[in-house]
Amino acid sequence: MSADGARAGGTPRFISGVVEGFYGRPWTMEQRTELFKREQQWGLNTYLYAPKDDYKHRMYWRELYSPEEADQLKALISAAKQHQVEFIYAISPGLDITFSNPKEVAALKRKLDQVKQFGCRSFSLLFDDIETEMCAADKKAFSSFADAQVSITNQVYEHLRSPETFLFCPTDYCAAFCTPTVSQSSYLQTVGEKLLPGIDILWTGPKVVSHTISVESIVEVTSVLKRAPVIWDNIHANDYDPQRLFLGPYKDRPTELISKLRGVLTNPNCEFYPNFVAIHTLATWCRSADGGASDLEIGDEGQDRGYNPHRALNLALSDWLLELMSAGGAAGQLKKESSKEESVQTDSGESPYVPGPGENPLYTAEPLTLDDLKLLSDLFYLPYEHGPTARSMLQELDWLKTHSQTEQTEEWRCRAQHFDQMCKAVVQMFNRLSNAPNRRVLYDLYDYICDIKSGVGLACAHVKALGGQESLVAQLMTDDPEPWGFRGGLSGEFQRMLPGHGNRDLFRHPPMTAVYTIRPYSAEDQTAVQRIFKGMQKGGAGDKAPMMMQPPLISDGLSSGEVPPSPGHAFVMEDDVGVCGYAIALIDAKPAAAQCQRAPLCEDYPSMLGVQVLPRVTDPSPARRMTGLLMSSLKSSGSRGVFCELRQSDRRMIDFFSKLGSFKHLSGADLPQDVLVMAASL
Ligand code: GDL
Repeated sequence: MSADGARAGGTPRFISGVVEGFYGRPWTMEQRTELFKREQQWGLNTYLYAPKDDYKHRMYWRELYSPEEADQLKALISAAKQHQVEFIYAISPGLDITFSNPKEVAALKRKLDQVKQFGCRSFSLLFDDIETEMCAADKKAFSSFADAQVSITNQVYEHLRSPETFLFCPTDYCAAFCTPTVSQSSYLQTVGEKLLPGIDILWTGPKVVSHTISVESIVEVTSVLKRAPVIWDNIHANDYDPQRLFLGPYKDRPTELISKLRGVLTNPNCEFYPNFVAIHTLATWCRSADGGASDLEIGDEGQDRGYNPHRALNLALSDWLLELMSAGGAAGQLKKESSKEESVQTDSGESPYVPGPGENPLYTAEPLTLDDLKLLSDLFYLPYEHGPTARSMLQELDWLKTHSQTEQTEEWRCRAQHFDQMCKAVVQMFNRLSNAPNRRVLYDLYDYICDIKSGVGLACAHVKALGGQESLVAQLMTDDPEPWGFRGGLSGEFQRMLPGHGNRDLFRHPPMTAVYTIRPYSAEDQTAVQRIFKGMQKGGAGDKAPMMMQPPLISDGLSSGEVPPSPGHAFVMEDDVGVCGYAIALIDAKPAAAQCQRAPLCEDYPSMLGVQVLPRVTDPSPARRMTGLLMSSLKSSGSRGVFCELRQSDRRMIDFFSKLGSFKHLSGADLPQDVLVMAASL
């Protein structure tokens, strides 16, 4: 495979590798070169240069590189070639570019021409994370933001004269950003129709950090984009939370995707060295096309041969252990220096220190084990999931807290002891890791392992306190604690002041693995909507008493199918069983209100909506998204506000609307008893 062989033999090869696309300190040239070596070794073929906080990539995108910078980039591009990795240079001009100004287009071309002179043959224009409002000059020149981006991208692409690869990152780069839906997004439609066919498009999946990426979701976006996307995968990205690091396997992306995608690039942790697992497991995944045998799994007789994240993780960790136990790179340099000192010492004739009888023995580090690394990975697993050991530690702590009484049972003492052992294992892992010869890797991990060691230490002390061994905790719970008693700083304090500690924890609120599709309502959905409505009337919300049809609501006619929803203002939600929820609206609720002999609400809320979701959908986020879509469709049709009526007995939906944040209670003398009205401005 050649580095220039992006389209070898006419069939485009599957783009696979790494995008350095995170916020924060960019990797060093040495680390990038190391990355190319690994990519080649593991069979990955691409590196996308896109460090958000590199001055000349984004903020000062117009500035040309200085001779010193040029030398560095040239060396990097040639190192990539040497390791048969395709180097793609990305630029992010979206912070301040005026699309309609020819001087701006010229500046962009000049910058990319310079990089082309360094030997780079593949390029990328990124428009992620930017303001979507165009300036006055651009509004005059282009009919939409998508048109502006497509115009400049096509010009640059043609100017570069058939670059080997050219990637475009849209501003709406995931389903969650599309309005109203992926297939109905006019932004994506324009991009799909007008972007030249040689240009590939980056996509992060359903969300910025996608929990899962389904084949169906890719089929949907492919049909709008008119080409298979390249996934920019943020599964291992940690630039949004300084306390998190991701050492779990590449996961929840079926390998059936491989034949449906143009490629996958992972945008991993900011810290270079801990990305061993992220990149190694992605490489294993890439080799396991469509459930077939992966190179690494040959010889795994008796096991299923497709990609298995658990197995992929073990393979990665076994290789990582070798790296951690080797004193290569920076650690090697340190060794050289110390060996110089040693030789000076040897010259001075001193022999190495040997402790005498009764003296302290020399410190010898216990070697790091594969189990230590498995534990480490479990503690820093994936964005939506803790690893099995971390989960069981949380479960045990939860049980010990709920079952602690003044008199401890035998079971409690036994489980407390087991919890203590698990905590000790974390401390031992910390000790062995901090003695590992490869200091470069250790230093990247250090803050995280210190943090988890203290966190686990506090939990362990708390269990001891519950068990009556208070003396041990006294030092931790004093009135005048050391600064580490105020863990998390100001940000931690803000979080703790918000309801439910401000954030959902993964232990009590694991995200749903179910995939929901939200799509526009069609006439054929009427029966399903009716069924959900009737089911909920019968007490399907899980309430003990069936919900009464009284008092009648204006939206009853809408949900029961007697009044059709306003065209374009109705959505349904499906899971793998079928339609499981709906959000439907009337843009003008007056006639329906009149039919129910109800006085119209105040002028500020002309529209009305009805939302219902089956109880099997325990995750509130898809219903929130569906309601959001409905509200934005009403807004784009010119409505100023929307209301909904709820029966006092419908606790579930009252709770749902209250938590949306945008709806407030309205009071009105004309309302029948037991009806609650909530309304939102649009
Ligand atoms: C993003 C940014 C990316 C960042 C990531 C995780 C894309 C296309 N852009 O939205 O630079 O690292 O989130 O925080 O993903």
